[in-house]
Amino acid sequence: MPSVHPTQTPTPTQPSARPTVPQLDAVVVGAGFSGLYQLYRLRELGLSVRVIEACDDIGGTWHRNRYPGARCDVESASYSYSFSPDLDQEWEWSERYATQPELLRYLHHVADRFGLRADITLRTRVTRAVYDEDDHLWQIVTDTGETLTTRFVVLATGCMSAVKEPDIPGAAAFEGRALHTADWPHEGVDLTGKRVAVIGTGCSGVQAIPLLAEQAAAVTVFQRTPVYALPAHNRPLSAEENAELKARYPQFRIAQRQSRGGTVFEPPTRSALEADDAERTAAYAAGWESGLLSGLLRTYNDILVDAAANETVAEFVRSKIRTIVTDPGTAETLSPRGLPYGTKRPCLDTGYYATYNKPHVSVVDLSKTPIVGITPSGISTSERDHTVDVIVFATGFDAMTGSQVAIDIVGKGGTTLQEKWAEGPRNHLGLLSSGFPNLFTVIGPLSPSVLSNAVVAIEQHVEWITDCIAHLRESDLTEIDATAEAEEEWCAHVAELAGLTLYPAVASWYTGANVPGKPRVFLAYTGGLDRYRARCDAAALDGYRGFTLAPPSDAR
Ligand code: NA7
Repeated sequence: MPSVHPTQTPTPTQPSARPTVPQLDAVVVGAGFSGLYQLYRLRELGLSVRVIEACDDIGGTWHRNRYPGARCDVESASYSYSFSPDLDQEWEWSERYATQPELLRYLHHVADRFGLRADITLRTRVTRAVYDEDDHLWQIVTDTGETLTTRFVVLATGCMSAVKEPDIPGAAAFEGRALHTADWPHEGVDLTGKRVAVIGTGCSGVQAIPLLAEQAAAVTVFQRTPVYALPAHNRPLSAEENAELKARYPQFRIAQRQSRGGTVFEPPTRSALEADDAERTAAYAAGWESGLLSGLLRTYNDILVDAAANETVAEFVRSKIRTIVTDPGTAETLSPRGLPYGTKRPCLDTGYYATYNKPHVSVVDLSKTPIVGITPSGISTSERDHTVDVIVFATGFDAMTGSQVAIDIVGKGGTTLQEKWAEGPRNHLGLLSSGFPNLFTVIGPLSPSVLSNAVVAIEQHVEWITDCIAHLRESDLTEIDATAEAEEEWCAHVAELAGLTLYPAVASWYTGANVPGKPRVFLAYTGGLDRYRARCDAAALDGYRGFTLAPPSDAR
């Protein structure tokens, strides 16, 4: 089992009652895109760092989500690290949208190329973290029985890693095979001749259903809410395209960092309501054909803020569904109604709607005939029993906060993060939650996170955190905490900006509504990565405004 490198990181021992010198400078939780880059940057500072990863290998999201059809819906060239020009030049993407195996190969290449594996401990879950207020240290406890002390903790646990368990009565009683898209068996699954049920039509379901239908004898999709899905127009990248990409990478990476959402385009300036029908239809047709996730959102500036403007694009997508799906009843079932376009994450698909034209594929409209329960032989709705061999749960995640509150984190005064976040996450700039000093989060709640290209947001966070830690060390300071006032102001600002959009009124994982009992709070910063970056940089330049910085106890 790969473990900590003895020459770079001290071997952990059982801590004494009050360790004042930490065994490690930093513990990073998670070895996906965030954790790998955080490790790279903190090691560059000369810190002793250990990454702790629950899975049996690195890769995070791209290690776990192995369902058929899993691929990124941001173009490969954009959804990749920018920190190393050499890496950009040596890596060749084979497709416009990389598949899960290719993304995982990329992350393995990065780990090997930068010698990261030596400081990563696999198959180990951080279960508890307790802050020592006197010595400014975190004590980290793992499920392998280890206890470590560290000055800094970085939660690189991902926005979509806490799998939402099926909240359907009888799920445990099913005698066939139950699979979750986010925990797909590494060896693959042969569905030849099987009757397969799919529950969930988010991005995972939309990507998986066409490929499941290629194998299975019958596919029945249990749809609670229809989605808006755009054609990906995925294709192989030619040698010429790769060469051209490499030539423009230097400028492209700068533009990405300056962009609103981590992808480069000219933001629209006109309202959809200023355009006439013909102009709008032409703009939407171009957006539809672009093969870009944000293709339709790039057309007009009020799609996410004005219900009437939004309805014009929603109706455009419904018209497309009607042209692709031959049975009018099925087309209508697949058509979102009363759901503003983009307020649930749109999907990029390859043949999703056309799959329903196949005779062995059908959709059950759960808004009309809800699931009553899962039985040993299949799924019962209010209308009838569906006997199946396999149930694929594409039911999503406890997004944004689930992976953090799953750890028993105890901050100042014995307060736990679960207690503090009982009414929703609270932090300053999405980076530090007041009362939990030295505990940073990468693309966590109340940051641009899921509303931007994740890799660009990750790099911004990791670089800010690294600079912050470097500053503390240079200044002989051992603690940074968010002030309660700054946190209050940030949470109010995030809520106020979200309130200007159509997002908060919709029950989605953006608002926590997909998890029973989870507080309804809009979980991401809607102001854009560019403005967010500027706020973070300004705070740092202004002596870490909104944060308190403290020296060690013997200097106080
Ligand atoms: P999502 O987007 O959360 O989709 C989950 C789907 O599962 C969605 O259609 C849900 O319907 C459905 N669902 C969840 N629970 C149930 C129950 N109990 N019964 C019926 N249907 C249910 O998760 P994905 O994995 O597809 O995508 C997550 C993100 O990962 C994606 O947006 C990308 O950013 C990558 P609902 O809409 O709640 O009515």
